[in-house]
Amino acid sequence: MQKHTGDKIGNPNAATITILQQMADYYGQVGDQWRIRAYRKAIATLRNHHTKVWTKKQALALPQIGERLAAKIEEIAVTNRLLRLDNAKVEPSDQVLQTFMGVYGAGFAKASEWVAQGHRTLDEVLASGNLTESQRIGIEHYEDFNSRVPRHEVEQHGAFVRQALHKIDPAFEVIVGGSYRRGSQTSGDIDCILTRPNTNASHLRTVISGQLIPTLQAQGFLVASLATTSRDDGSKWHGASCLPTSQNKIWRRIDLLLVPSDQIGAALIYFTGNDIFNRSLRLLASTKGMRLNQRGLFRDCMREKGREKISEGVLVEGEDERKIFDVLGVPWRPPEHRIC
Ligand code: DCP
Ligand code: MG
Ligand code: MN
Repeated sequence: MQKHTGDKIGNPNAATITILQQMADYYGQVGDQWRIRAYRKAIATLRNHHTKVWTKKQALALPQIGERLAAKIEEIAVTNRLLRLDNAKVEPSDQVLQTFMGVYGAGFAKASEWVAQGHRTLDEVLASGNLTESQRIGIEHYEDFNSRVPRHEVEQHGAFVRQALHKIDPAFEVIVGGSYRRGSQTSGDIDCILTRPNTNASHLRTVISGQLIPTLQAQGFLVASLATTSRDDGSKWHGASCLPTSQNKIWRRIDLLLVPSDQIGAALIYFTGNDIFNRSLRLLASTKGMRLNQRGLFRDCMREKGREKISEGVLVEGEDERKIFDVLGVPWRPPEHRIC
């Protein structure tokens, strides 16, 4: 019997797991969430299994492993490699797909559509005209939007927004959230949380869209508007910003997140992330019969049978970030430690 190099003592399926993990990483790059989950489940099963799995039949007998993955496990066990992975590494259409998925506003579905239409370069996609205005800006500023923002530059963008907003109303607060608040040295974008004591969503919206955004546009700081969502309980403005005094004129992705003061604790948790940490907190809340979202922590949520509608329930806490941790029974975690 062939001895697999790289087998860890005690785990007879280590070589199989390594290759399945590479495949999962590959699906991660192309954004195929469904397959990533399937691979992760299979990997978890194999980690807990104490004998080597050689055949499709053996694999199928285990929990969380379906037909196709079982066949792949047999292929890996027998040949010590996976043909699909070898192909994935060289297949040019996959590289094109990855490039297309880097376009702001284009997900897996849109990128696949462009590939299916025969496009091989971003210029071809631009010329085809089959794209939204946001996606067009995403292509024209592809390099900028796909480069990381150094921490000091995130601070400069945050300070620019803060200064303009304080001129309009000094009672406003600007908190930079996202990966910056978690202490990252570089960020993918700039997440600005805008709030003001004793202020509801409608007043926030009036000030931000009526005064702040036009001011920042006139100053040459906000250079593109990409998406807006407007709700009674808060709104988001997604766009691009550029420091007017900078030499390089790099466009950065910026999000302005409007948060009423009575929701600021829950919003801080949500917009600080990371996304996995958020998911685990929400899950924890639900195991305690509560519901956590970016507006607050709620109890007695009603779930109507057979219907989607869930009533929000009774607000337990929305304003105080620490109190939400307390009620959930989670020891306080500073933002830098909210990485899962
Ligand atoms: N968020 C979430 N679930 C998502 C997307 C976002 O919980 N699917 C929350 C957690 C994120 C925050 O919103 O930390 C900001 O989203 P970003 O996409 O800006 O992510 P980060 O700021 O964490 O990382 P990056 O440096 O890539 O911007
Ligand atoms: Mg961010
Ligand atoms: Mn963001």
